[in-house]
Amino acid sequence: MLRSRLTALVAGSLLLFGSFLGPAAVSSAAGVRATPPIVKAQNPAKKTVTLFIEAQANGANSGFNFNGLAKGKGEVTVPRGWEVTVLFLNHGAIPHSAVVTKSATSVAPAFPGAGMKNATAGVGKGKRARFAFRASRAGTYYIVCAVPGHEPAGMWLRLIVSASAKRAD
Ligand SMILES: [Cu+2]
Repeated sequence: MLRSRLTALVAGSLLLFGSFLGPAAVSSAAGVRATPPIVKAQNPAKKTVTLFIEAQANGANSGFNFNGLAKGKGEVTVPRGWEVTVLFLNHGAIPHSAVVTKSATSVAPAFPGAGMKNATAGVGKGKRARFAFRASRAGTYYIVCAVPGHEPAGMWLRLIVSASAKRAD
């Protein structure tokens, strides 16, 4: 009993020590970083918004997340009629993608242009993508990863297109 406690203490100390060894040790030990905001920029006068979607931004939901959020826990609102530009970056070791859909069980774009090309295949680690669409109809939509299995694993957020909002949020 005492021996296992001592072992745990020693292991804990080694982990603490390990975290001071450098960036590589930190990222391999934790694999977690702060959730970045999704709304990157907006211009209400021009009715434009830029979203920054970061796939597998940290270890939340086993990495099946956008900006650290999954299973609809993240929500973005954009005013109806705005031009939405989505910048995408995959931090994960496996391919990911992003598509705006009408449901959390679909991978079909809800608006013309509302998804990455080859979204089912996704893009690999460190790869970026970009797409743009006009949020022409109000309603509840979903930002999903279209790589098979990822959406069922919870890799989706909500996108609200609002008839009353004056700003993206
Ligand atoms: Cu994915």
